[in-house]
Amino acid sequence: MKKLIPVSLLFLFTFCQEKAAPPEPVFPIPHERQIAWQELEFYGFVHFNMNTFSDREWGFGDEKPEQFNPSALDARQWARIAKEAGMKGLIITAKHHDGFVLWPSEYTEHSVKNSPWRDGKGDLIQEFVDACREYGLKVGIYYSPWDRNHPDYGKPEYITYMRNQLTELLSNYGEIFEVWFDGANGGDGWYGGANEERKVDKLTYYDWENTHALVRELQPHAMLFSDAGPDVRWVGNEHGFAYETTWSNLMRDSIYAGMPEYASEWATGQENGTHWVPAESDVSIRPGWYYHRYEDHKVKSLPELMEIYYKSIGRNSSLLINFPVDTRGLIHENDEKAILKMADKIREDFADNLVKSARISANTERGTGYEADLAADGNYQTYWTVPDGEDEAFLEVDFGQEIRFNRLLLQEYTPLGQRVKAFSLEKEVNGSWEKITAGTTIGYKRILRFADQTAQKIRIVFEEGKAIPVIAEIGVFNAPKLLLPPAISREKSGNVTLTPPDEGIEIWYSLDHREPSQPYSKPFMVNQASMLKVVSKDVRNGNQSEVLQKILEQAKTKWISEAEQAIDENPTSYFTAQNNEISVDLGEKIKLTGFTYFPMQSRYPSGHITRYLFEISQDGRNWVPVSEGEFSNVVNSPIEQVVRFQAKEAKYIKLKALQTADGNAATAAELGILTK
Ligand code: FUL
Repeated sequence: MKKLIPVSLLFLFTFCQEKAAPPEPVFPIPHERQIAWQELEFYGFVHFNMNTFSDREWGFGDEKPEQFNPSALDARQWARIAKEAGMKGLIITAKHHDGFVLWPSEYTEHSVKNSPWRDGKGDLIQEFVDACREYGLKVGIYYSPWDRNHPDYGKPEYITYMRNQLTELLSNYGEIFEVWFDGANGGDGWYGGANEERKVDKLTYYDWENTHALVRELQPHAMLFSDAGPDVRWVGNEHGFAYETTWSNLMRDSIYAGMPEYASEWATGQENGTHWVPAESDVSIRPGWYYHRYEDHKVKSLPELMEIYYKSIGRNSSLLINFPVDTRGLIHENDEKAILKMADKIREDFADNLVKSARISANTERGTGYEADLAADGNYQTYWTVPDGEDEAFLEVDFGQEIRFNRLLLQEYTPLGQRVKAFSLEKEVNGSWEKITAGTTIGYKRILRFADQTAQKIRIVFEEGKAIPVIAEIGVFNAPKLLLPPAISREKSGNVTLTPPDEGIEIWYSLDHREPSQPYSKPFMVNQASMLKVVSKDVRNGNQSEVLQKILEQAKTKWISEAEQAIDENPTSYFTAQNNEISVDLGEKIKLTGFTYFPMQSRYPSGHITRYLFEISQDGRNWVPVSEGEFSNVVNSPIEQVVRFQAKEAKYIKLKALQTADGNAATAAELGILTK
């Protein structure tokens, strides 16, 4: 008869099994403040101060405190939105390049204390801090070293001023998680009335060593941000994109903040970097960092925001998304909607980690305490690793049945350093392994997106590294498709192209006012005015997007004009009319019921038409006015302007600018007609 071992003995046996020795770290490794910070992943920026009221991105420094006057400021609204969006903290522009400060600093008059807001008794940093604490958010401070207001900027006295202000900010408001030093530095400015250009030596002027030491002394847990770290570095662009290969290791001593070649040479980090200085991707939810009414319709779309998510957090970087708080002192409704949609989609994409119910194994394990399933236990502190010198290592995941998936998430246990240089994902097909996709670096978090796959077994092969892999977590997800309607574009010839929002999406359309019933496979011609309806359908489950409808006017095929850029159906090109007139030969007589004017869409537009006269002609010589009026809000909201009039036949049309917003020559991105 078989002898049974008593359960208690078995327990003792398991318990006494000794954990094998952990792998040696691969240097550099993160400091404990960096380890705490990397778990935040996602936090927000608030750009709000004088520029909000001067409608600028970079104030000159000659603005007056009286200009700062939000009508309905509510920092709790910012904190609520950040919290609902899944952000872990907020960083506020306490002082931007124009020098105006959001707290009643003892060291300057260029402050909220001399503004009409809260009768000069307000302290916006305090209100911000209170709101963040209430919502459980960490508090960060942006402080611009460059100061275009201060008379002493460029002299040693200014460094004392800057340190005095930092001392106020870092002593009086409790714990700060990040101090953000901007790299933009020196140039022309008001400088107390001097109105001149002041260049500084960015390497030496701020005496960073001692400035950083002051921050460390006052806030030992705060992360110090700049191009060069020392704790967290700029990602090198303002799109919010890290790189396919992103190291947290940086050759830190070769870099200083504001260095011109930083973005191209250093921003990706270096495999042999000497210090641990991970990347932070910063991006604004609108084109500008500061609020401008004319960007109300330019808030990033859900696909754009998700692209940012996958290219930042999914590429070993944290993500800092900016809210340009408006002149009321609130996050605009459009921005709120956009960020909450993004938060929903992130939750949806990562709702169900399919490895949780799978069996995980590995070709090799280091010994007790480093088993394969520790890479799928949802605990970042435990990890799978292999014996020293093991150069072929893989993790295998058996889902028990065929599943569908399109995302792979990997996390290295960074307290032991960043290691992996190349890995691939394979699936088992009829007993052999087929490659699905591959990646280079992992770091704290790496997410790969790929077309839908089905498999029962997959494996992640760690092909190359600085040392053996140490994997804290893996994840496999089946992210639902982004079901947005397709994008519609049309050429001057009338050729229409529809673009799906994602892979695996079919497009259906109609041109007869009925629901979309035609599958779309290639561009098609639409010459006559028609109603186009389009819809996206997910082939996997038949789910469909909303139906988008668009009136397509008669094609511009026969149109002739010297203002070609205004009739090319390309919304990004534009025509500048030196004589403030745009005339077009329509090529045939057409019954017109109105016209459209789509203003120039550049970041810094010029020549927006604010008062117009629209004329028609049969011969191109004798003109008859049909409509005159104003485009009243075109500067703040440069969307398509639509003007209707009583039907008239014409072969020629002319749009005259009676006035432009800035007095410059009139511009137009597109001119159109209405015929229905
Ligand atoms: C840049 C600044 O010049 C922008 O105004 C903005 O503050 C951005 C976050 O950093 O360098």
